[in-house]
Amino acid sequence: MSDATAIRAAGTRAQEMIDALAAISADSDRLTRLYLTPEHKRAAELAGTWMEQAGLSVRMDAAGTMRGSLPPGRPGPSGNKSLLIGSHIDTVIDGGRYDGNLGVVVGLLAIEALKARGEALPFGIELLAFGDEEGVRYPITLTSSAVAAGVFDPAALDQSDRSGVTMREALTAFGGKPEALAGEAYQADSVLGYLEVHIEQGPVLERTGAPLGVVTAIASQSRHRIRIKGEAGHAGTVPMPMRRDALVAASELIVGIEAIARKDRKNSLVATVGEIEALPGASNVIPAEVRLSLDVRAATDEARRDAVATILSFARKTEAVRQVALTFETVLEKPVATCGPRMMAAIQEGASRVMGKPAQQLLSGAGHDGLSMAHLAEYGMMFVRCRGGISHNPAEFVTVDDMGAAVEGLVEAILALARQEAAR
Ligand code: HGY
Ligand code: MN
Ligand code: MN
Repeated sequence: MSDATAIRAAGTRAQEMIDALAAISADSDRLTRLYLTPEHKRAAELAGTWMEQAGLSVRMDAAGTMRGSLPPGRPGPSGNKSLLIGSHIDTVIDGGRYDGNLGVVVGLLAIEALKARGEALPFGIELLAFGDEEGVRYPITLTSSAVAAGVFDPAALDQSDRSGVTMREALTAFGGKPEALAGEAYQADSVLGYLEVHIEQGPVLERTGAPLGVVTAIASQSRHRIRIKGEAGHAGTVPMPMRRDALVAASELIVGIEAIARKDRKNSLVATVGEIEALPGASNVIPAEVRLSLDVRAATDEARRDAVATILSFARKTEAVRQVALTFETVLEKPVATCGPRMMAAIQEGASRVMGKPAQQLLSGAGHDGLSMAHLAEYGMMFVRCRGGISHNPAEFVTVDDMGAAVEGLVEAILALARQEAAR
């Protein structure tokens, strides 16, 4: 079991950094920090300052990711490969302060702790503060890690946000370089692997009394856009049987989607309609059009695809009964991303050493930058217990000691990798 004093000290420092980042928001009364906004830049620059103070050489890449580099402390069998450590500093709207940000803070404090202990690692470390994991401003998600992993689709640059600003325009105004994104990808043969520390955003660790856990895989996920067209009409004059009310059709569909997901017993299937817009949006006009988002996740790609197919056939029935016109567009699909054995073993060893008991393994229902980084190299994730499993909510909370345990757990995971390297 690790030294409680060191854990408390690391956790206290982490809390200060988390709070400093949380003060950087688009809104005065809640935490909202979207990709390529002035808040993103200020938070990235703060992270960059901390990285410099920790002795890393720092630069912002063309996608707005702040990168801190630590060279190897001694030669190693893997030549001069680097271990990538990171997470995201963007948030959802009215989000929690630990989602993403904790992974950057813990990564930084682990590097500081290793340096303070005089550990000379046989590989370099790259600390990455990604600017767009949530995909709240633009339809696609994981933009900045996709650039780092070399899997970014430049067509995304032409996507517009709600105010009609394209990603290309926003990136240029931010100081990024749309034309230089392809050159920002790491080369697979220069990367040892990717590690991320992240809050669990679920109730399992709290229920089992464990501060840390080991991720096995990230669930399969897809995002869809649904449009339902009915017919506008006077709210006071059109008899009920003659209406083609798009919002009533959408409501029936939403309840049906929930019922389909609730039927699942073994695939961790979840389906969420998080966004809805009714047009023209006047109280005395029968809604002519409704636009919905749909987010579907499951433990396997097959279960998710089956669920989407079931939802779509239900949507077609609703379309016919309600005499509306429905379009169903798939915006993104991310297959299950399984954690790599070497990275998992290192996380397993690190977390178990700190807790003094074997760390449990669990699936991540939430998406993470590991979905991108898995295309580049093995990835591993360490989960940190969060109160009630609450996330994407200002009530998100992690204790100081659990944050300190995460720092120690990452330190031990990195040392486990160094031992693995020495044994090769
Ligand atoms: O949506 C997700 O799973 C992640 O929080 N972006
Ligand atoms: Mn996250
Ligand atoms: Mn999130």
